[in-house]
Amino acid sequence: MHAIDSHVLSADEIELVHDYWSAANYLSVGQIYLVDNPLLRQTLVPEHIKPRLLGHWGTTPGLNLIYAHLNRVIVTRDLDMIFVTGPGHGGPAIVANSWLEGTWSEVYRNTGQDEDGMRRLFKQFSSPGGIPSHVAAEVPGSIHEGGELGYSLSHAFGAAFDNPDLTVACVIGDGEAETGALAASWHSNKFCNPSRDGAVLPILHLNGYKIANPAVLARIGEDELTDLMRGYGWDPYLVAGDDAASVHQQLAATLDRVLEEISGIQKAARTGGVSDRPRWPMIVLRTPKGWTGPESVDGLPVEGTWRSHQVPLAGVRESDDAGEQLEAWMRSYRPDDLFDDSGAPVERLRSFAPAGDRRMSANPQTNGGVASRDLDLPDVEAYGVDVPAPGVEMHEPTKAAGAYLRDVMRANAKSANFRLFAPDEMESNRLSSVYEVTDKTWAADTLPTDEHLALDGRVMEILSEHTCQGWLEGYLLTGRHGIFTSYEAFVHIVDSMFNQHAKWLKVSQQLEWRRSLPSLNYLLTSHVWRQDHNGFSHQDPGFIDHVVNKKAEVVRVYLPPDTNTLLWTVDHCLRSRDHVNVVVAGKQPQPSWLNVEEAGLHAVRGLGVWEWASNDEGDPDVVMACAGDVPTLETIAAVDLLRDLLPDLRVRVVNVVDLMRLQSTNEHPHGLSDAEFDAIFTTDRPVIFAYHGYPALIHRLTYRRHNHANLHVRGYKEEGTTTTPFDMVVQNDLDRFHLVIDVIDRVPGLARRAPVARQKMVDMRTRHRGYVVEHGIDMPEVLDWKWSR
Ligand SMILES: Cc1ncc(C[n+]2csc(CCOP(=O)(O)OP(=O)(O)O)c2C)c(N)n1
Ligand SMILES: [Mg+2]
Repeated sequence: MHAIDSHVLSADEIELVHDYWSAANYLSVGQIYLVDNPLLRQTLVPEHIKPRLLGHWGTTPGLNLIYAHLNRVIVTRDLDMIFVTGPGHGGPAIVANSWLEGTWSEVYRNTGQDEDGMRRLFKQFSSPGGIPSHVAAEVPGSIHEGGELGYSLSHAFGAAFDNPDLTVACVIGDGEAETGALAASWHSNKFCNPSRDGAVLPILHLNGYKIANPAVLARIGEDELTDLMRGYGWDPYLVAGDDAASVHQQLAATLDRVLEEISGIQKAARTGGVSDRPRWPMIVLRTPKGWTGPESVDGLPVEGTWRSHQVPLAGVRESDDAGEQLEAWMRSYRPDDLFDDSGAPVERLRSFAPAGDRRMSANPQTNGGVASRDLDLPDVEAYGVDVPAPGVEMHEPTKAAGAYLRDVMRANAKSANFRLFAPDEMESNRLSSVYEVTDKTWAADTLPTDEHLALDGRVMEILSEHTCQGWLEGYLLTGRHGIFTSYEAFVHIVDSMFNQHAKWLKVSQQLEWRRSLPSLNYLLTSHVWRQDHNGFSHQDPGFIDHVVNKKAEVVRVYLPPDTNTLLWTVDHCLRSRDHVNVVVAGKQPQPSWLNVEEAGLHAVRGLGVWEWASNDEGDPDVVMACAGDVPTLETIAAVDLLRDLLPDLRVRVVNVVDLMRLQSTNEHPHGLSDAEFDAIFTTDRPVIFAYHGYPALIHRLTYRRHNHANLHVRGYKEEGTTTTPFDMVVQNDLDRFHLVIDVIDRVPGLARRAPVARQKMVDMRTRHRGYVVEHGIDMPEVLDWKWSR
């Protein structure tokens, strides 16, 4: 590992950066401990101390140290830089820096840069009615809360893509670096284009410990760590020590060097064109956890150990000794030299910080991006497939969506604000038309046999769902647009990342100063019902269940039944802001029910009666509802059977695209009013609902509806294997024959009148089983069935 020991700072400069660091440390400790007496102008007494001591000290001095040194280089080099805090539990550090820079007081006007403001700043931290302990959405300059560890580096790269002038400093905790998500994201350097993208500077913070354990990377020896980082393609620089003056000198010199390296890589790429993949620099910062805090407490070492992780001194209100130790600790930063009479940072500290938009806490990239623009979207109608009559023509929905996305890509190429993200599945999800206009980003080696790989591609494929999601989130949080396409079953890998992003959106919607963000869009295809090559492991529609746990203001779930409806749905999602949109759609050839105009109306309605399939004349005996492409096919085929077998039965067909329409208006902004719901689903007729996913969700969404007792849902019930498409629905009782049986069993009096029809359906299911086992394909009457009314 390189170690730079040149002396770039004068003694005065060391003192200045040290004082800035001390001021941030002082403000951090104050947030953890104090409700009053913020400048220690009186002797500390128990009433000045918080009744509950909450927060994380251990990581904080390291974050403050890095932040102070970055401020220096931002000013000397006029850098456009943002800060991503991997150990986001170090909230006090970033809040302190935002206050020092004046941004906090600009955003929260009652918290000025004065003594009273400082008191408020301290009191609100980790307190009811105040702010959270982490670098949450409330913190200006943050795009990364860092509550759930592992996503800092992928977020940092997402922010840097298509931002050629931006440098993202990304602090990675040595504990965080043990997570799978973070481990995969080191590879982001194989997807970064030095001409077109900004730079990411990873700073691995080797403070040695997590909450209660040593960190692996701090205990493998420098050689092994160097090999690891070089193996990931990085060029590591070491800054290490516990002597402040020496660390300041090393860190300053190292930052100067790595930023020189970065601008050298970029200049070379931007003038001469890129040749070899660059080895980007990174920093390994080895300093004590809880540095400058209490060395020991009650005879046990604290500074430089895991014991400094949270609140190193407990019982400060109760014990005089602890109270004195806290006061001595805080006074060790010399607050009287750092803050003036009014309580503001002294002039030399204020002028040390960057100004205006250059402040990392005020960089517009971190608040919806610089002039985030809407996408230029082509006219959906031009991509619609021809549907002369319902159910006659077959189309591949995602293929049509691919053509549309190709032209979205083309139309926005100049603004460079749209990318597609996938874990190696663009091709298999039939979205490959986009390769007519762009390639897959790839900075690693290529072979003549490769296809569509290029350094300037706009499709991001890496087999790490975590990295795809993290990149996309970083891209969205800085105001750009994208879609993540994944197999339905495996998108569960990012359940937790989705959680965190949805929480972020919920909070940022409530902060009037946070700008809106383009939505996070999932296109889930290769879904549960059509895993022809695969099997049980690939069959899981539960992501939807997971998503609807989140705030109604944030989540949307769409199940377009056919190709034209999918096109409108994708168009809608790309226009939307501040949401998470989940779209589930098939890629296999399947019947198209609606022409492009009808599909547009259906998509806007989100749910509707399909008159062409119904014969209820306003008074149904049964409502056949469906959501999802395969359930829609089975429902329409069941209706066809019913109309042959029981011509007097009045059937109403309802198709649901927007699942949230099922909820009440007071639970979801898309919810149908009770009056509308009753009009469509009736208050007293059986509703047979064929649903794409786990049936319980439909009950959950409708349990307050008047007709809920009559609602009977079929869906996926964890039956499946590698088998035919129709066998999948039979195994889960979602097939047309079973739906007919359900109708006969549920419509009052019908069972008695229709025993022969019911028996026929049972026999068809028996025949089906024998047939698929013998022939390996579905029966001709299923395969060749078409709606022909
Ligand atoms: C994914 C995840 N698992 C567990 C935790 C609980 N947790 C919070 S902090 C922490 C230790 C982090 O250690 P490190 O990344 O080294 O940070 P630092 O030492 O700088 O505090 C853990 C395990 C978490 N926040 N996220
Ligand atoms: Mg650590």
